[in-house]
Amino acid sequence: MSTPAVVPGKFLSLEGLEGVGKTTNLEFIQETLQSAGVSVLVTREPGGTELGEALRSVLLHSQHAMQAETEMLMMAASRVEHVATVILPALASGQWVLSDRYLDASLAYQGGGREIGVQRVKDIHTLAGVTRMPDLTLLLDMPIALGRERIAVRNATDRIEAEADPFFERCRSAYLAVAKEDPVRVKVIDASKPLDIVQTKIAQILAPLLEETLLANGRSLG
Ligand code: Z5A
Repeated sequence: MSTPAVVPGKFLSLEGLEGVGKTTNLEFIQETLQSAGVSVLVTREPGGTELGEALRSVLLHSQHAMQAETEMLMMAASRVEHVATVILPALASGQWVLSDRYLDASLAYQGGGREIGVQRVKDIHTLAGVTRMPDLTLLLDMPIALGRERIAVRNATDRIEAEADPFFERCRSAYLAVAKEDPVRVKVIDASKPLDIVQTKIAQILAPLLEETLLANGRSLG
């Protein structure tokens, strides 16, 4: 008797500026998937591997000055490791992958915020062999001032969080431009709304993808 073919998992990413609710909603998505019987690997960028976490600590907490291109290449280096050793193997084994940020973050922060240019950042990733894009990206979007308000209680500020508003305005514009260019993959969610409304929207967006996978595995959402 032949063993049934493994249905590859889906790759989801969560994006947005600081304080939009990525961490909060990551937990909600993980619970939604798990209660539907989907095995999900939750990960993050920069990071997700031992080397990636070491790069994260330099990227976010180093006291050394850094060229914009150095920052971009280190983000990409972390991603190369993450894709090759964590994301692709998990997807191939049938697991879903839920990543707190991915390549779109480099397009927004380094391409837009640091003004390297979105196309140059894409080109570097192509050169490095990072071609797998998420099946679905949820972009939590809201005005920068509201994000700052929501995280005002925290006192630690990392190297990138310490940037001024015009930097984050450029990041936000680049995120929205990416979403406009790829509306099938990138769904923009108004993150300024109360959490229950945000999560109802997320659940609606996830439902067809979940149904598709469960059907492929001979099950249904019920
Ligand atoms: N970066 C980059 O430059 N290039 C890259 O390629 C990558 C990353 C991959 C990583 O930070 C930094 O690296 C980031 C981009 C850069 N720098 N910045 N800025 P991170 O992703 O680890 O952390 P962050 O973006 O700064 O996330 P955060 O500040 O932790 O925010 P969050 O996770 O989106 O928010 P939260 O903690 O879920 O929510 C914040 C608060 O709001 C919390 O109290 C919640 O209870 C509350 N909340 C959440 N949703 C709601 C709603 N709907 N209503 C009311 N209150 C809410």
